[in-house]
Amino acid sequence: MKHLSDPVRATAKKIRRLEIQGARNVAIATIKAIETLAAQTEAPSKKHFVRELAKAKDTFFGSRPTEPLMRNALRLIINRVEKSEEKNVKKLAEIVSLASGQFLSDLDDSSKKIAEIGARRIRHNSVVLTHCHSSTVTNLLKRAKHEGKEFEVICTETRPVFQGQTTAEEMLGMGVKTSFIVDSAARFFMNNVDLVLVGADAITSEGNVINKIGTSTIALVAHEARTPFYVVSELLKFDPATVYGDYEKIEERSPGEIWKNPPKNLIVRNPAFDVTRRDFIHGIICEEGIISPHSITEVMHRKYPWVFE
Ligand code: RUB
Repeated sequence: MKHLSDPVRATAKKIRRLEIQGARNVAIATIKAIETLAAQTEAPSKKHFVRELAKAKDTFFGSRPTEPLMRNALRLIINRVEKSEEKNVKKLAEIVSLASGQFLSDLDDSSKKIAEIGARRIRHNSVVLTHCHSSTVTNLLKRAKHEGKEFEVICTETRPVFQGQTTAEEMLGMGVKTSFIVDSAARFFMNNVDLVLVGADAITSEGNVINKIGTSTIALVAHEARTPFYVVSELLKFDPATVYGDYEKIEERSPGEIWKNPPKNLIVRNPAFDVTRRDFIHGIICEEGIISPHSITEVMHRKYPWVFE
């Protein structure tokens, strides 16, 4: 039995250590791990199988608490099993595989649509600033580059774990002129920036966006400089629990990421994300187009009613 949970434990460990990072990559990795778990299951009955899936779900939810895309995906897949009339575990595992495949393919379609729509906002010879590493943002920029647009990207280093390095390497690999700055230099360069593009980990019912720590400062700076600030995100990063009054939990990570051996009695705080208020967001570039953050709940009801179930 021990080996059965290995894909789950191994994936959760990589997520906790940020070896797998970014909301989309985290969701994809957990879906694949659940699929492997289902394919390898030796559960003797539906009841045991559902319990196994629930345990895996809890492990993943605990691995990064601020990831509604992962939560929405796993809930959908596991619900399909729970609601099924099927009792045969092998057949139930096939349901997991089918639901996972469908979710991953829909996610891929969304990403392509977002890139297509967002690339139109990249003007020839423009300067784009981005923060952290968002695969949704880099896909959009890749698309713009493939369309033959020339532009420059400024990447913030993104303390404390430097995900900006991943973005910078990707941009250079695409042949894009790339600059790398410390997070606190955002204001220094903002007057030369045409467009800020950031990803999202979570979107609340009020249209506020949770993304890598420092995002809200960049939004304030962009606002002050009158530079358009866009969030590039799949709609399924919406957290339905926020409709019913819950706050999105902000993960606080180990102080060691900031200062390995700090002086005794020093309090080192390390929140992974912050909240950018909708008032500072020009639009959310999503699979439904460029929408106002104010309309998020209505758009979700229309496009993904199942998240509210
Ligand atoms: C990553 C981050 C990304 C979002 C969106 O933080 O804040 O902007 O997750 O990424 P971390 P994507 O490195 O702590 O995971 O667009 O790839 O879903």
